[in-house]
Amino acid sequence: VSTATAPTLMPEYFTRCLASQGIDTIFGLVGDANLFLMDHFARQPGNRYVSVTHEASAVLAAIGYARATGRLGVATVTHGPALTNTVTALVEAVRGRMPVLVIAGDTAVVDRENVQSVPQRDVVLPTGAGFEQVRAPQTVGEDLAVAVRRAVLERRPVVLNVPADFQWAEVGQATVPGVRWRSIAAVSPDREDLDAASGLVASARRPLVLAGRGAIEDRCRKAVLELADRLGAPVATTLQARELFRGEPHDLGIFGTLSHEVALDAISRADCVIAFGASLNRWTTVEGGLLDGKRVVQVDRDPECLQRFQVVDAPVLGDVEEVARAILDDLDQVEATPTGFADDALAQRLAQCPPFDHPDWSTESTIDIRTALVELEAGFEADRTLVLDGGRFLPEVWKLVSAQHPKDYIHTTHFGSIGLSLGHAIGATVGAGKRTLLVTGDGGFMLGGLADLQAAVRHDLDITVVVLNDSAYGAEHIQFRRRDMDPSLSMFEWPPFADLARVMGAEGHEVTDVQGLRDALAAVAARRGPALVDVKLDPDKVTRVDG
Ligand SMILES: Cc1ncc(C[n+]2csc(CCOP(=O)(O)OP(=O)(O)O)c2C)c(N)n1
Repeated sequence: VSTATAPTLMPEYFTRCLASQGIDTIFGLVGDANLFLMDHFARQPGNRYVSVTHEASAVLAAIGYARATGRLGVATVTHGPALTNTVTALVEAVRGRMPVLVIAGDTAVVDRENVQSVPQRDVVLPTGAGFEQVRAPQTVGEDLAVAVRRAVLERRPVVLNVPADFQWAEVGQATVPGVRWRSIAAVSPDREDLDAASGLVASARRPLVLAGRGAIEDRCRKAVLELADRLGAPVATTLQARELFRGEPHDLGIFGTLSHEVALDAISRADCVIAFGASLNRWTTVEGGLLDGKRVVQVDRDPECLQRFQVVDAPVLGDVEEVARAILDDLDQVEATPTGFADDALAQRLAQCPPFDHPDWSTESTIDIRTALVELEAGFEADRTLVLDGGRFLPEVWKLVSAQHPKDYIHTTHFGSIGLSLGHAIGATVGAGKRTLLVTGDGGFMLGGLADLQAAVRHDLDITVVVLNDSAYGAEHIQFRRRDMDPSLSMFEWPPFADLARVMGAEGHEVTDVQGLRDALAAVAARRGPALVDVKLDPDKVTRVDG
């Protein structure tokens, strides 16, 4: 009687290794180099394989998932052209510092003349992503654990390269390795650095507290607010931490190029900025100008971010909550009294801060962009994930359409690319499990959205795509106009997007006036699932030609 058990094949082993790393959701597109691994993965109860239409979307969805959940995002693609299709998305993940694992099949080494062969390592490394080669079928568990560790700790995408012919290999008694990383306990800040920071903070007469993406955890937010309160300092955020202090009486909103007038006035009067988890990039500081003449304390747990763009007076490497509490203790020791900079008058000015001024430039057949966005803000469910594409429309959307918490806002333009939003939205919707509002231009939607609207339909994802449709590459159109040139190269007659959406199985609305937009938003609110609202704009009325 034979007692031999069936040999373990690679797909089963790899699936077990993925499970041991906590991976249960993968976004992807299959081909001969990843097909059988993913087939086995997808069949296990509790696993979710989310197919997309373009490989870029697989990686972008992994980014969106990571943003929405705080977990590792995982994508899979096959070899050659499938991998080269991910290059822009990989750079986006690198620039956004997102922990993403990309499981890429590769051509078998013996398969010299394979038409899809390309040196995959050489494709990946210039993007800034990491690369880990699966060395043998038996080592895939170790190689996976190393790749996951790097993605999480280095906060960047890592491509795990798996030769296609490993898929049916027998792996015998290979063990399933454990997790190789743990979230690192906070590194305690250096006492001298803390003393320098506390000294500056205690001597400030008009301090201002600024929080970035590195301070959005609840415990950090709480400690930072306690410090601001203790100091009598107004609070502000970077764009990526927008809405962190929503509802606070001395919330200045976004600090930087997007600041409103009341905020700019307070910022100009401040003599000390205490920045937590903010890299102080050119948009936050307005090319450094907003920090001119002020003392700056910068606190971050990530040494990559400290003094990256600005030389500051007191850099502190450490956990945001721990440092904020240590400064609070120091203030108690010296019996510092609140400065009174965040006074009732400021709270009142902020409460009365007029919404951004927007004259209505609607025409017979188009809606003014700002009017449309005000309606969108009022008519769309507040508990949503907000995903924004790139284009000329973007500053208006940042000002007029909100998210409830930084975790609900997904930024897709770290690389300045248009067309990356729908992929992000797919991952964010799967990850967050709530409604997603995606705002895009017509050019960006055609470049990278249309094909994967089909994936949103296939998986019945609750994504509403609002296309701000000026029938133009508006960002280019305005440049022609400013030089009194013919803008025709930037203008397009797209097919009707609402019809396209309906043919693809989504709800579709085309709107040319406010009532139409209200009706469309009411229809969207009444049901779940993918929808598209095509909002007609006049390309000459989106931005002042002289502005
Ligand atoms: C991948 C990529 N291709 C081209 C560009 C150049 N570009 C920047 S904005 C823009 C136009 C975008 O048009 P649309 O999506 O309609 O938004 P709008 O500017 O009209 O608001 C283009 C082509 C880019 N940023 N990224």
